[in-house]
Amino acid sequence: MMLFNRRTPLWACALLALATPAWGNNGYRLWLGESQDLPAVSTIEMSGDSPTLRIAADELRRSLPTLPTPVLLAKANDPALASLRLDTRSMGAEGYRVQRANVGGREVMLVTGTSDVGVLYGAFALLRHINSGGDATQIALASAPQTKLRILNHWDNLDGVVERGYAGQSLWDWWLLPDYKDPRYADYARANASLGINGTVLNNVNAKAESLTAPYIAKAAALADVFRPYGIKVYLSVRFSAPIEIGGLKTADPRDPQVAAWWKAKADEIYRAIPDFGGFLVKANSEGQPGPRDYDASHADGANTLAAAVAPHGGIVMWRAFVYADTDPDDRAKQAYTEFKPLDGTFADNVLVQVKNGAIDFQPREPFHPLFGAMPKTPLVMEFQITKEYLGFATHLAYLGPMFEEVLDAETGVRRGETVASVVTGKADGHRLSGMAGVANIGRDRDWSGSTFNQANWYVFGRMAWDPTLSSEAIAREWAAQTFGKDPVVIDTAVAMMMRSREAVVDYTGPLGLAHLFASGHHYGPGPWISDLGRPEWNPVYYHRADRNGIGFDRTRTGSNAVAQYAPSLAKRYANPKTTPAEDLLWFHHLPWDYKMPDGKTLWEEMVHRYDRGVSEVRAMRAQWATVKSRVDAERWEKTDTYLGIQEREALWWRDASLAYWMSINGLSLPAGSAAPQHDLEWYKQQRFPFAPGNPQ
Ligand code: GCW
Repeated sequence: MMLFNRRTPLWACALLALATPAWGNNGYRLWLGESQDLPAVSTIEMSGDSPTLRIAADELRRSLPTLPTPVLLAKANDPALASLRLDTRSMGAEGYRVQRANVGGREVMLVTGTSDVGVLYGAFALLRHINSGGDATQIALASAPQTKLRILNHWDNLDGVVERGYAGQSLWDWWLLPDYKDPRYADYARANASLGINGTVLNNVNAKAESLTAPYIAKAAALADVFRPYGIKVYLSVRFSAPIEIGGLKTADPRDPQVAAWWKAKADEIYRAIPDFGGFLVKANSEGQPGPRDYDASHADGANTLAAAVAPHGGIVMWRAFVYADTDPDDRAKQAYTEFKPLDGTFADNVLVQVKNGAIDFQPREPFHPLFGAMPKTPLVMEFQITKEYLGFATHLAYLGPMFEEVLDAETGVRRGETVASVVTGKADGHRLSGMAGVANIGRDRDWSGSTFNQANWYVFGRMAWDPTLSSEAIAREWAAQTFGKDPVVIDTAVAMMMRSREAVVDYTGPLGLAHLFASGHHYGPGPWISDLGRPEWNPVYYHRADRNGIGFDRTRTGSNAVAQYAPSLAKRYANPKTTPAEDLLWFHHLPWDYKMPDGKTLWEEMVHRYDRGVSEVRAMRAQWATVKSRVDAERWEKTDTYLGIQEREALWWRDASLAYWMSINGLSLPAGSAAPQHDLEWYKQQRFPFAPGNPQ
C-alpha cells in the first residue's frame, strides 16, 4: 500500500518526493504514510513479541522519519523497563507513553503501554506527532482513551449495499468470506487503530436475521481474525425477531424462557467462533423493526435478555434509543426521552443505551439530545453519523468536527460543569462502561469515504472518541498535515475551509434551527413543501410549521413543551426566544416572520441573509481551494474542485427552492440585494431523483 519502503532506492524516493504535487494520489493511503520526508531509517526495536507489537514496529518502519535515537517498543511490565518505575495507572488498559528513556544504559525513544495495543497506539501517536509537524527533538507523549468503546457502526447490508452509504459498496465481501480475506480488511483495521477505534459493528442496524446463522458467524469470525491484532473487536447488529425467523420459535418475547435460552445458545455459538466477540447492537421498535414492545415488554426487558446471553462471555449490548411511533401523537423530539428515561436503573450492567446526538435524526444542527444527563444510572453511548446523509452526501464538503464538538461541549445543566462529554465518558456518573459510536462513511471507493475531505470525518470521529475534549480545529490541522503534507499554505487553507464548512451547510439547508426539510426517502435535496407522506412526522411541514403568520416548532409550554425535558436552567433558557441561541431559534419557537432579531433585522430578513451566506461560503471555499492548485497533487485537487462545483450548484438549489417555497407561504418579497430564485417553485417540486445513492429501495 505504501509507495516507499525500506528497500526503495534512495534516488527513487528523492525523485518521487520532488514530484509530489503533480503525482497522482487516489487517497487510498488516507492520513497514513503521507510524510514527505525520505523513508524511515530510524532503528526500530522490539522487546518481547506479539502480532500487535510487530504491526507497531512495521508502521514505524514504514513512515517514521529519522529520529536521533533508536525507537524501542516494549510493554510497560517488561523487565527491561523495571528501573524506570513507569506510572502504569495513568496509562490504563489502552493508553501509552512515548518518551526518551535510558533503557539498559542506552538512550532510546521508548514507546510503551500496559498492553500490546497500548504500544500500538503509542506508535501511531508518535507517527502522528512527527508527520503533523511536531518537534522531533522534544517528544513526550502520553494519553489514555476517555471512552472505553470507540466503535464504528456499519449500516452495511448482506447484499453489499450500504444504507446511507455514499462511498460505494460495502467493504465486506460477504459472498467470498470466510475464504477470501481481502487485504483491504487489514488496511481498514490499520486506519482505525491509528485513531484508537477499537470496535466495529459489521452489519446494518436494520438487521437481517441471517447474519446470526452459522455461515455468517463464520464470515464475521474471519474478519475478527484480521482485526484482532489491531485491537479491534467485532460486534453484530441483531434482529430482535431472529428467534422466530431463524430459530423456529413462535415468539420473540424476551420474557419467554425459550427465547432467552435461544439467545444464550446463539451467544455461546458466536463466542465459540469469536472468543473476543464484542456484543450486540439493537434497533428495536423503531421504523418498523421488531422489538420487545410487540409483546408489551419494555426496552429494558429486551436489552436484558440479550445482555444475559452475552454476559458470561464478557459481552455487552448497545440498545438504541432512536424510537418514535406514529401511534404516539406527541412531538417526535420528545418520544425517546419519554420512553427511556423511566427505564433508567433497570438495565443490566452490561447494557449501554445508544443515543443519537440530537432528538430527531442527524440533522445538520440539533440541540443535544435531552437524554444526556437524564439517565445517570445508565451508561449512554453517543451516536454520531459520520456518513453525511443530511449534509450533502459524499459530494458536499462538510467537516463534522465542529458539530461533534458543539454537542460534546454542551452543558447539560444537570450539575455544575456537567457536559455531554462527561456523561458520555462515564465520568459524570462513575460508569465502568462508556462509548462513542459513529455511523461509518466507508465503502469500496478507492479513497474509502467518497472524497478526501470526508476522510477527515472518519478521522475526527476516532480522535474525539478517544478524547472528546480535543479541539476540532487542532484535529483538522493534524489531519490536513498528514493528508496533504507539510506545506503550511495547504494546511492553513484546508483547515480554514473545513472550519467554516458545516455552518455553510446549515445555512443553505436549514438556518436558525430549522430541520428535516429534506426530500423524501433518499434525503437528497430540498423538500420543505412535502406534506403527503404516510406518517405525520415524516413530512417536512411537520417540522417547520410555516404558515402565513410565522414559522418554527413551538416546543415551549404553549406547544409540545419539549423544553421541559432539559434541566431547569436550560429549559428556562430555551423557553424564551430572547435567550434561545439564534442557531436553535426555530427548533424551539414558532415566531412571526417579522419577529425582531437582536440586530434589528426581521426573522425573514435574517433567514434570507443566512441562505445567501451559505451559498457565498461555498463560493469562498471553492475560491480558496483554487489557490492551492499547484500545491496539491492533481488527482485529489481536481476531484475536490469538481465536488465543490457540485456543492456550489446544489447550495444554490437549496437556497432557491427553499426561498421560493417560504415566499409562497408568507407572501413576502426578498430583501433588496437578494437574488430571485432561478426557477419557480413548481420547477423545484418537480425534480425527481429515483436512483439517488444510499437509499434502501
Ligand atoms: O436517519 C435515519 C435513516 C435510516 C436509518 C435510521 C436509523 C438505519 O434515514 O436509514 O436506518 O435513521 O438510525 O436507524
